[in-house]
Amino acid sequence: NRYDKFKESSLMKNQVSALQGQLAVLQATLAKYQKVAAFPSGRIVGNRAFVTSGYEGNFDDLRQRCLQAGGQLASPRNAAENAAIQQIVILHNKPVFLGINDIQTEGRFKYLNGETIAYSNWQQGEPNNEKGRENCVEIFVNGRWNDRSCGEKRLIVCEF
Ligand code: GMH
Ligand code: CA
Repeated sequence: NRYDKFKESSLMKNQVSALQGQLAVLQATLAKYQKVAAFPSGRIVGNRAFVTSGYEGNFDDLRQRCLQAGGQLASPRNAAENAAIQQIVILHNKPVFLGINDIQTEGRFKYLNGETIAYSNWQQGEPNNEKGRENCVEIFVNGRWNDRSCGEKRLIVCEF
Protein backbone atom coordinates (compact mmCIF):
# COMPACT_ATOMS: atom_id res chain seq x y z
CA ASN A 1 0.00 0.00 0.00
CA ARG A 2 0.92 3.70 -0.03
CA TYR A 3 2.42 3.57 3.47
CA ASP A 4 4.73 0.67 2.50
CA LYS A 5 5.81 2.53 -0.63
CA PHE A 6 6.56 5.61 1.50
CA LYS A 7 8.66 3.56 3.94
CA GLU A 8 10.51 1.90 1.06
CA SER A 9 11.40 5.18 -0.61
CA SER A 10 12.62 6.87 2.59
CA LEU A 11 14.78 3.79 3.28
CA MET A 12 16.18 4.08 -0.23
CA LYS A 13 16.97 7.79 0.26
CA ASN A 14 18.86 6.96 3.45
CA GLN A 15 20.86 4.28 1.67
CA VAL A 16 21.73 6.64 -1.18
CA SER A 17 22.94 9.36 1.17
CA ALA A 18 24.98 6.81 3.16
CA LEU A 19 26.60 5.69 -0.12
CA GLN A 20 27.29 9.30 -1.10
CA GLY A 21 29.12 9.81 2.18
CA GLN A 22 31.17 6.63 1.73
CA LEU A 23 31.97 7.66 -1.87
CA ALA A 24 33.25 11.06 -0.69
CA VAL A 25 35.54 9.32 1.84
CA LEU A 26 36.83 6.95 -0.88
CA GLN A 27 37.47 9.83 -3.30
CA ALA A 28 39.47 11.72 -0.67
CA THR A 29 41.44 8.58 0.20
CA LEU A 30 42.15 7.90 -3.49
CA ALA A 31 43.32 11.49 -4.06
CA LYS A 32 45.73 11.09 -1.13
CA TYR A 33 47.17 7.80 -2.42
CA GLN A 34 47.62 9.24 -5.89
CA LYS A 35 49.96 11.78 -4.30
CA VAL A 36 51.71 9.04 -2.33
CA ALA A 37 52.23 7.01 -5.54
CA ALA A 38 53.63 10.05 -7.36
CA PHE A 39 56.14 10.97 -4.63
CA PRO A 40 59.05 11.16 -5.05
CA SER A 41 59.37 9.62 -8.48
CA GLY A 42 56.18 7.88 -9.54
CA ARG A 43 53.85 9.11 -12.28
CA ILE A 44 50.13 8.55 -12.81
CA VAL A 45 48.55 8.45 -16.28
CA GLY A 46 44.81 7.79 -16.27
CA ASN A 47 44.35 4.81 -13.98
CA ARG A 48 47.94 3.54 -14.37
CA ALA A 49 50.72 4.30 -11.88
CA PHE A 50 54.40 4.01 -12.92
CA VAL A 51 56.71 3.59 -9.92
CA THR A 52 60.37 2.84 -9.27
CA SER A 53 61.90 1.49 -6.07
CA GLY A 54 65.38 2.51 -7.25
CA TYR A 55 66.40 -1.15 -7.66
CA GLU A 56 68.58 -2.18 -10.61
CA GLY A 57 68.78 -5.67 -12.08
CA ASN A 58 68.62 -7.71 -15.27
CA PHE A 59 65.37 -8.08 -17.22
CA ASP A 60 64.17 -11.29 -15.59
CA ASP A 61 64.99 -10.04 -12.09
CA LEU A 62 63.03 -6.81 -12.71
CA ARG A 63 60.14 -8.68 -14.34
CA GLN A 64 59.78 -10.96 -11.32
CA ARG A 65 60.04 -8.10 -8.82
CA CYS A 66 57.21 -6.18 -10.49
CA LEU A 67 55.05 -9.35 -10.57
CA GLN A 68 55.84 -10.04 -6.91
CA ALA A 69 54.65 -6.52 -6.08
CA GLY A 70 51.33 -7.17 -7.87
CA GLY A 71 52.19 -5.13 -10.96
CA GLN A 72 54.26 -5.67 -14.09
CA LEU A 73 57.23 -4.04 -15.80
CA ALA A 74 56.29 -0.67 -17.28
CA SER A 75 54.85 -1.24 -20.77
CA PRO A 76 54.00 2.10 -22.42
CA ARG A 77 51.03 1.84 -24.78
CA ASN A 78 50.96 5.47 -25.90
CA ALA A 79 53.00 8.69 -25.89
CA ALA A 80 51.58 9.89 -22.55
CA GLU A 81 52.62 6.69 -20.77
CA ASN A 82 56.02 6.80 -22.48
CA ALA A 83 56.50 10.41 -21.29
CA ALA A 84 55.61 9.40 -17.72
CA ILE A 85 58.29 6.67 -17.73
CA GLN A 86 60.72 9.06 -19.42
CA GLN A 87 60.30 11.51 -16.51
CA ILE A 88 61.32 8.78 -14.04
CA VAL A 89 64.36 7.98 -16.24
CA ILE A 90 65.28 11.69 -16.18
CA LEU A 91 64.89 11.97 -12.38
CA HIS A 92 67.24 9.02 -11.79
CA ASN A 93 69.39 9.65 -14.87
CA LYS A 94 69.35 5.89 -15.56
CA PRO A 95 67.79 3.96 -18.46
CA VAL A 96 64.93 1.57 -17.64
CA PHE A 97 63.95 -1.85 -19.05
CA LEU A 98 60.41 -1.92 -20.48
CA GLY A 99 58.02 -4.88 -20.31
CA ILE A 100 58.63 -5.53 -24.01
CA ASN A 101 60.91 -8.08 -25.76
CA ASP A 102 61.40 -10.14 -28.90
CA ILE A 103 62.68 -13.25 -27.11
CA GLN A 104 60.12 -15.52 -28.80
CA THR A 105 60.56 -14.34 -32.40
CA GLU A 106 63.43 -12.11 -33.49
CA GLY A 107 62.16 -8.73 -34.65
CA ARG A 108 58.62 -9.22 -33.33
CA PHE A 109 58.42 -7.15 -30.15
CA LYS A 110 55.66 -8.14 -27.72
CA TYR A 111 54.29 -7.10 -24.33
CA LEU A 112 54.67 -9.57 -21.47
CA ASN A 113 51.12 -10.85 -22.15
CA GLY A 114 52.25 -11.99 -25.61
CA GLU A 115 50.47 -9.27 -27.62
CA THR A 116 52.44 -7.57 -30.39
CA ILE A 117 53.27 -3.97 -29.40
CA ALA A 118 50.78 -1.36 -30.57
CA TYR A 119 53.00 1.67 -29.89
CA SER A 120 56.77 2.17 -30.21
CA ASN A 121 59.29 5.01 -29.88
CA TRP A 122 62.54 3.61 -31.27
CA GLN A 123 65.71 5.67 -31.41
CA GLN A 124 66.85 6.16 -35.00
CA GLY A 125 68.64 3.01 -36.22
CA GLU A 126 66.98 0.80 -33.57
CA PRO A 127 66.17 -1.97 -33.03
CA ASN A 128 69.46 -3.27 -34.47
CA ASN A 129 69.85 -6.54 -32.52
CA GLU A 130 73.56 -5.79 -32.14
CA LYS A 131 75.68 -8.97 -32.31
CA GLY A 132 72.36 -10.88 -32.51
CA ARG A 133 72.00 -10.60 -28.73
CA GLU A 134 69.47 -7.82 -28.06
CA ASN A 135 65.97 -9.04 -27.16
CA CYS A 136 65.00 -6.56 -24.44
CA VAL A 137 64.13 -2.86 -24.67
CA GLU A 138 65.53 0.08 -22.70
CA ILE A 139 64.19 3.63 -22.66
CA PHE A 140 66.66 6.52 -22.57
CA VAL A 141 66.53 9.99 -20.96
CA ASN A 142 65.28 11.28 -24.35
CA GLY A 143 62.31 8.89 -24.18
CA ARG A 144 63.53 6.87 -27.18
CA TRP A 145 63.89 3.07 -27.16
CA ASN A 146 66.88 0.82 -27.84
CA ASP A 147 66.96 -2.96 -27.99
CA ARG A 148 69.55 -4.21 -25.50
CA SER A 149 70.78 -7.49 -24.04
CA CYS A 150 68.36 -8.77 -21.35
CA GLY A 151 71.37 -9.57 -19.13
CA GLU A 152 72.28 -5.89 -18.68
CA LYS A 153 71.26 -4.21 -15.41
CA ARG A 154 68.76 -1.40 -15.62
CA LEU A 155 66.56 0.65 -13.26
CA ILE A 156 63.21 -0.94 -12.37
CA VAL A 157 59.89 0.79 -13.14
CA CYS A 158 56.70 -1.16 -12.48
CA GLU A 159 53.18 -0.26 -13.55
CA PHE A 160 50.15 -0.83 -11.33
C1 GMH B 1 75.84 -0.24 -32.16
C2 GMH B 1 75.72 1.08 -32.91
C3 GMH B 1 75.36 2.21 -31.96
C4 GMH B 1 74.12 1.83 -31.16
C5 GMH B 1 74.34 0.51 -30.45
C6 GMH B 1 73.08 0.06 -29.70
C7 GMH B 1 73.36 -1.13 -28.82
O1 GMH B 1 76.94 -0.21 -31.33
O2 GMH B 1 74.73 0.94 -33.90
O3 GMH B 1 75.09 3.39 -32.68
O4 GMH B 1 73.83 2.85 -30.22
O5 GMH B 1 74.66 -0.49 -31.40
O6 GMH B 1 72.04 -0.24 -30.60
O7 GMH B 1 72.17 -1.61 -28.28
CA1 CA C 1 70.31 -1.85 -29.98
